[in-house]
Amino acid sequence: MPTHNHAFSAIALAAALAALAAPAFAEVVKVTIHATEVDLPIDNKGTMYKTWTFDGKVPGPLVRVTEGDTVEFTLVNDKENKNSHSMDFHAARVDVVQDFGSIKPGETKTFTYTADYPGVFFYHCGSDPMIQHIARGMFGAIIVDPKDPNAMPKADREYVLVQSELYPNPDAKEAMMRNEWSNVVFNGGVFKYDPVHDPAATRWLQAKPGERVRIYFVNAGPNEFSSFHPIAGIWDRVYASGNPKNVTVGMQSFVVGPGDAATFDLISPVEGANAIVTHSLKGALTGAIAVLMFTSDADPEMGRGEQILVR
Ligand SMILES: [Cu+2]
Repeated sequence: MPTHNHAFSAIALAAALAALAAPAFAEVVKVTIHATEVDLPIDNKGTMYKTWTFDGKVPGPLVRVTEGDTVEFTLVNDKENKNSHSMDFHAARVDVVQDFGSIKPGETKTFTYTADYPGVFFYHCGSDPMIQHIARGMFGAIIVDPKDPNAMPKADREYVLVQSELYPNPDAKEAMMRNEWSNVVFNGGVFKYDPVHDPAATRWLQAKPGERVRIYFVNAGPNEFSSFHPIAGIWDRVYASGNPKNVTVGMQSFVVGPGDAATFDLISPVEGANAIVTHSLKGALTGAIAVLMFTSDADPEMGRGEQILVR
């Protein structure tokens, strides 16, 4: 038995040493996303809009990796499309021409990068005219979780909100250049999570009082800044770019510019609702309000798994 114990200790020691060499745990994460040009609803009534998308959704799929991972990314520009498209990950350090450059319909491109900085980052199509490719829906979020699981307090629930502007005519890029948007929205829909301002809304965010709710917030723009604020709440912590080292506490609002992102923690001591908005009020009152209900019987599936980015 003592011999067996020694053998076990040796294995435990080897494991401990391996844990110190963090890159041993880094993974290669393969991500494939299709650029698609499809019609999608932009409000709770189902009004359709000629969007350009990643994987047929606005925002595109949530990509999630861990700090130090290698992302092997493939963009497929579906052959049915009419336009060139591209991918620009704000979590990457690569060559702008080689890797972020456009590909034509029917073409595929792969590039690789290591996710060196933890946080939440914007991704978007950068093809010309970029303002139109973003305004029509080619954007999303990538979360790079910190390698150290204790770098931030553990979140009880997580949500992703991506702010963007809607322009009435998807073809009128001059109107986009003049910043003539009609609505500011979260996750591609007017009052998508706000049954107070839109009785047709069927979704809202949920949590229990006392839970730490973490919101990964991306501002896709293309033009408007966001003054991100929880009405009837206070951000317990805000992390600029989502990096655990960039922590500020007790914030009423925090400005996130177009193409930027941040992570926000919220804890409610009471039952009731907060309204998460851009406090730039023309944006809020045209669609950028998300209701977060705090109740003791909150749906246990909300803010977890597939319900982090609520479709
Ligand atoms: Cu595009």
